[in-house]
Amino acid sequence: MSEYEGLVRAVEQGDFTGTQNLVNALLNQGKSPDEIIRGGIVLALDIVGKRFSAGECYIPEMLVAARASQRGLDVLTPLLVKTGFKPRGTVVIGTVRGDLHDIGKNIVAMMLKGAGFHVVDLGFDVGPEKFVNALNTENAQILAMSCLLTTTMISMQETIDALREAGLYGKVKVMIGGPPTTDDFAKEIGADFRGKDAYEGVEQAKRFVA
Ligand code: B12
Repeated sequence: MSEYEGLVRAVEQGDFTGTQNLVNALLNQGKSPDEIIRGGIVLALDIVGKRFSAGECYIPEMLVAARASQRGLDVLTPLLVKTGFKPRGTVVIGTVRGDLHDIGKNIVAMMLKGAGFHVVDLGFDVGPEKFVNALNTENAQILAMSCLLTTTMISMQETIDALREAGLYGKVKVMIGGPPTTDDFAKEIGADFRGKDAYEGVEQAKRFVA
């Protein structure tokens, strides 16, 4: 039996208290926050997604699992986010227009903060104008976009087109992520990088500002 099985089950079942208690218990056993995210939280959401695809559960179940996972991440965030030092660079991040999925984006934002970046998180359902405004106001070096729906991938293209119009394309590095995205798609829309997970995103962000 995996040591993360209890946590996976708690997230799947939308058990908020159980999720927080099990995250704390795993921390006390010496597990690192990213081990807990990968081994428990992400895995649980993956299982829920597969059940949804198979018609074995519905949106309310996905929603409570998402909320439970957020409770677990709330425990881990302060452990990952360092404060009080000069940031490596500024990243503007958001989930693109039409898309409400923000758990993966929140993990990427949290990991970037943990790696010493100043992160401006615009939330979800973010349109091209809002991304462009934030990049200008914050004088950011990196734009990070997330999407989970195949139907909202087009919004990544629209945002990059808006960067071109605003004269930011080529000045700001663009990275994208989320399950429907691929390296070929990134190339096609003119993004600099596509990350399969938060860890790849952070490593690339470090290379961008090196
Ligand atoms: C939770 C969930 C929801 C919740 C979202 C709550 C929230 N606050 O996010 C709710 C219930 C609201 C929801 C709604 C819907 N959902 Co939904 N949802 C999911 C579910 C189960 C989990 C998503 C998730 O959080 N995964 C965990 C995170 C950690 O993973 P992740 O986002 O992939 O992020 C990681 C990487 O991709 C990467 N990454 C992500 N972004 C970025 C960005 C950068 C820059 C980088 C480098 C990396 C990176 O790093 C992350 C961490 O390592 C998925 C199934 C699945 N397995 O993905 C379906 C899923 C995404 N949903 C789906 C659907 C269809 C819907 C709805 C349309 C359902 C409906 N009929 O209404 C609506 C759409 C609402 C909208 N307009 O957005 C489909 C999408 C199909 C598709 N390909 O288009 C999925 C795949 C389910 C399925 N199997 O059919 N959903």
